[in-house]
Amino acid sequence: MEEVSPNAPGLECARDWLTRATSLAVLTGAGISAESGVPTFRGAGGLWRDHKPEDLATPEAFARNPLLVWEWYNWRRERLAQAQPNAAHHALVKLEIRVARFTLITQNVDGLDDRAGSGKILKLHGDIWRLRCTACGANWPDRRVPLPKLPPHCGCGGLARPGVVWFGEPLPEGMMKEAEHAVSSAEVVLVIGTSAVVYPAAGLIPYAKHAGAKVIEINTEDTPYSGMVDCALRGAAGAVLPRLL
Ligand code: BV8
Ligand code: ZN
Repeated sequence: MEEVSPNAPGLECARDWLTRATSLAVLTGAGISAESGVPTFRGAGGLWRDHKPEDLATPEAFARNPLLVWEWYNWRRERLAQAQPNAAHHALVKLEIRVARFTLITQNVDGLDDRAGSGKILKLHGDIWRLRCTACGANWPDRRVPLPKLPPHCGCGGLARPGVVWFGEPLPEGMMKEAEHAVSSAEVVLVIGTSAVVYPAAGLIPYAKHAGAKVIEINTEDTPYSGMVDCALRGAAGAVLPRLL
C-alpha cells in the first residue's frame, strides 16, 4: 500500500491503472461532496447539526417524532439546493465517458452526482430528493425547497418519509448484489471520501480486493481499509481526482 500526497509517485501508478482500465467501479461517501460545502457525517462541524445520526436517521426516530426528522431533512435539502457539484463529481463524469464499463456506487443521498451528469448510479442509501408514502408505498421525486408543509403527506393521505435508507433498514432490493457484481467485475475500484464504517456498503472494499481489483483510496485521512488498498492517495477528492484523468 502506498500513501501519497496529491503530487507524489503513487498518483502515477493510480493514473496508469485508470488509463488502462476497461471496467471501473467507484464507491463514494460524504467526503466527495465536502468541497461542495456539504458537511460530512462524522467530520468536524458534522452534518447532524446538534443531533446524533442515531437520533434522526432511524425508523424509530421517525415513528417517535416525524416532524423533528422532517425538519432536519428539510434543513439538509435547503443546504443541498445551494450546493453545486464539485471538480470531483465532474471528474467522475469524464471517467464514465472514457471507460467502457463504469458503475458509480454512492452512499450519498445528495443528488450531486445526478446534477453533475453521472449516468449509471447505484444509490445504496436512497435519495433525499425522493419521498415515499408510509401507507401505500408510493415513491416520487419532490425537489421543492422548502417543502410547503411538514410533515408532507401522500395523495392517499398517508404520511410521507424521506426516500433514504435509515440505520437498521435494509438497502433497496438487489442493490448490494448489483454493487457486488460491479466491483467484482472491475479491474479498478476507486474508493472516494468514505470513512468505511457503515455496512454493508463498506464491505464492498474487501469484496473488491478479494475479487482481484486494484483498489485506489482517495481520502483526506486514514480509514480502516487504508492498509488493504493498493494505493492510498491522501488529499481532497476535488484536488486529487482530476489529476488522475
Ligand atoms: C443494515 C442515509 C440490516 C440517510 C445512512 C455494528 C457493526 C457493523 C454494522 C452495524 C453495527 N451496528 C449496526 C450496524 C449496521 C449499520 C451500520 O453499519 N452502522 C455503523 C454506524 C456501525 N448499517 C445499517 O443499519 C444499514 N442497514 O445493516 O440493515 C438489515 C437487513 C435486513 C433487514 C433489516 C435490516 C443501513 C446503513 C445506511 C444508513 N443510512 N444515510 C441519510 O443520509 O440521512 S448512513 C450515512 O453514513 C450516509 O449514507 C453516509 O454516506 C454513510 C457513510 O458515511 P460516509 O459517507 O463515509 O461519511 P463520513 O462522514 O463517515 O466520512 C467522510 C469521509 O470523507 C471521511 O473518511 C473523511 O476523511 C473523508 N473526507 C472529508 N473531506 C474529504 C474527504 N475525502 C476526500 N476529499 C475530501 N474533501
Ligand atoms: Zn400513499
